[in-house]
Amino acid sequence: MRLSRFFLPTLKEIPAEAQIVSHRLMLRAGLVRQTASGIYAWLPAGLRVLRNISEVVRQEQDAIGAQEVLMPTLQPAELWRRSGRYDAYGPEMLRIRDRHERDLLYGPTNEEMITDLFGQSVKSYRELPQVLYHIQWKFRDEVRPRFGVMRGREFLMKDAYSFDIDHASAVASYHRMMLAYLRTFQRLGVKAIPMVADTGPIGGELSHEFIILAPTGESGVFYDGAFETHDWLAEPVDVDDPASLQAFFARTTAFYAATDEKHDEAAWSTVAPERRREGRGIEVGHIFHFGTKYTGSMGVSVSGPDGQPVFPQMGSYGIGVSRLVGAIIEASHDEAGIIWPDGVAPFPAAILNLKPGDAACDALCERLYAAAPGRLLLDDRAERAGVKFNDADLLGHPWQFVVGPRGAAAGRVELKRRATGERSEIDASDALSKIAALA
Ligand code: 5CA
Repeated sequence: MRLSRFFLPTLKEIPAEAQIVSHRLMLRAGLVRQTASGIYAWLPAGLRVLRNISEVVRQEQDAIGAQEVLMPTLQPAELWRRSGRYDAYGPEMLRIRDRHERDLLYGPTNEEMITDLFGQSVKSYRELPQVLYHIQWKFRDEVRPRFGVMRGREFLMKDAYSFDIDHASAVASYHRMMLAYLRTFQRLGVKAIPMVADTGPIGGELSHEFIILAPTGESGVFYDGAFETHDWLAEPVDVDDPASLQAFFARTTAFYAATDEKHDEAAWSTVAPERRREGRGIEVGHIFHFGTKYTGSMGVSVSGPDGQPVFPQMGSYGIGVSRLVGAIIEASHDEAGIIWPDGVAPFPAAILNLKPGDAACDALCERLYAAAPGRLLLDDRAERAGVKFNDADLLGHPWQFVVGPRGAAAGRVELKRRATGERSEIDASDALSKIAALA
């Protein structure tokens, strides 16, 4: 993408309504714009980030055998009357009436709809387990939407739902999902820690929140430093073996981790002092096992091995995909702007042409750009070098290829790593191989 043609409305002024750094940076870097309280339009650079995050989430869901569907945003009230949640959900639910006076709602979550879809088609225990998920917009009429996309009214969620024939199998589904979550967050370049949680309006007996560490987070957290270095991608877990999953879950939950609401001083005091960490965090995921709460209340059963009807055991598993964009920025920025983890950034790298119109600069930039057409951002604007440096740092591209007239004449490029500020001068041919490896 050529920056001269890219719809990237950056702001110089810091918007007054934005109280936290991620909200300020998302507005300044032209990622989103608010269209109504707690409702945002995603502009091209922001949408690229949202898509990159969704793709990692999708790959890790698929890797544990979850299957993607797409349920609508609008749901008939009737489904929620069957579970008893239509009245219980309260004013957070946006209720809508169509021209035929039928009650609809904009889904805040999808337990009822997926249970109904499941019940229409699955009749036998032989078809279990099933795990279905979608990535879809939700609406919750929060009293006080704030912090930009972090607590919006309309937000993008990945929500998955598992159906199992018995408790043991449902617990294995829960463990599998916990592994998928830890892998997902690690691939997104953030440290997320699972913490025992309350189940709230979703209900259930077993629940964990996943908290990203960020100094500006809403909750206080206490955790074992072992989480900071653990490599979840290297966990030796056989996801088809419940015993292996159980062992992974036991290892993971053996480390102390709690939000301030659940903090237990006695248990905390058993953590080695040099490993005790206190910080702040943001909830980016939440998983629940709630047994037969919805299958039971909605009368959805399958025939069991002995021919008798059985209410399948369920769990639901959410990731705040749009919240993650803000949370990643909270966890990864400096005074100059965003520092995107690799794989999340709108572009893996930017090429900065410091002197458009200079024949050597233009020729070298075009060569680099053509090595990964459309994948990198080429700053070809007729702007001063300082403006380009500032915008590249604000946008947070993991790598910057800086092409100035003197270097270009000698076939040299300066390569900057955004996260460390490290710079090195490399040959154009090395820049080309680096771009090939990135794109
Ligand atoms: N049905 C369950 C799991 S599928 C559920 O709805 N869980 S939840 O309420 O915890 O939401 C899942 C995730 O959505 C949260 O962990 C959070 O990351 C995100 N989320 C919840 N409310 C908002 C909001 N108002 N704005 C942005 N993200 C939100």
